[in-house]
Amino acid sequence: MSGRLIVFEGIEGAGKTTQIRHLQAHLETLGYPVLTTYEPGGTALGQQLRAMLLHTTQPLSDCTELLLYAADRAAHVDHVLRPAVTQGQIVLCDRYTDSTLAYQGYGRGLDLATITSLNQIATAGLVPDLTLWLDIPVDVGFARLHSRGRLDRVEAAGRAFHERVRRGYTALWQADPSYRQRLEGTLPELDLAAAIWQVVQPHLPLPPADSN
Ligand code: T5A
Repeated sequence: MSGRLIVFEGIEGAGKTTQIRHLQAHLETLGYPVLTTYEPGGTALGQQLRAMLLHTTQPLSDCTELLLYAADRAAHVDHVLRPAVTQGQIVLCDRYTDSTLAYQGYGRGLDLATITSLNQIATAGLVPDLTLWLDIPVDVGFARLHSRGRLDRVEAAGRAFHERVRRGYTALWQADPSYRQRLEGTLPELDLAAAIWQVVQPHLPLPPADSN
């Protein structure tokens, strides 16, 4: 069975982690081999990069931030994503290349063509089979995060930044909807899980023969 790379994207608090858990459980019930992972931090090296990116108290320029995300992705692709897809796993990845375009490109204002080139270097051509963009208003995301009571460095960047990021996701989806799917992230959790399943199902290989 050939694997799949399914990516979840969206602003902070969009519900990616929650929906990845629902989809993982459903896929495993059907007998699919599933790997869940995330960026930044999906490798041992990536964990160190994640700590720097999200929690450093040192000055971090936009360019340094961009390159650290790219380094995290290169390691993730080499050691986790490509091997898992090659082995036939359904990989559910929390954030990937569109995050860098949305956050560092539209959010920070770095050059989109440069980021696209860097994404190509970091991924060596591993593109998602499907990218699910869970779209929520920034106010909703902030309310969810505040009720959770924790803001990291990027979350603390402010409302205007996150509005630009959301506009970035909109622009990316409008520019190439062939593998990107927008989902209404404000739906109740289980309704959204059902909507995601409707989108994902046609992209899956046949379930393993010995599954129920
Ligand atoms: N970043 C990352 C970049 O800037 N560039 C890059 O290239 C990459 C890869 C990662 C940060 O790094 C940045 C983006 C991020 O700022 P992170 O800690 O991994 O940081 O943060 P997120 O990926 O944003 O994870 P979050 O946990 O903040 O958001 P999720 O996973 O989208 O949301 P989730 O599922 O944890 O839910 C948040 C809350 O909402 C509730 C949940 O119970 C939870 O309390 N919720 C719902 N409530 C109502 N209705 C629903 N449908 C709900 N779904 C979830």
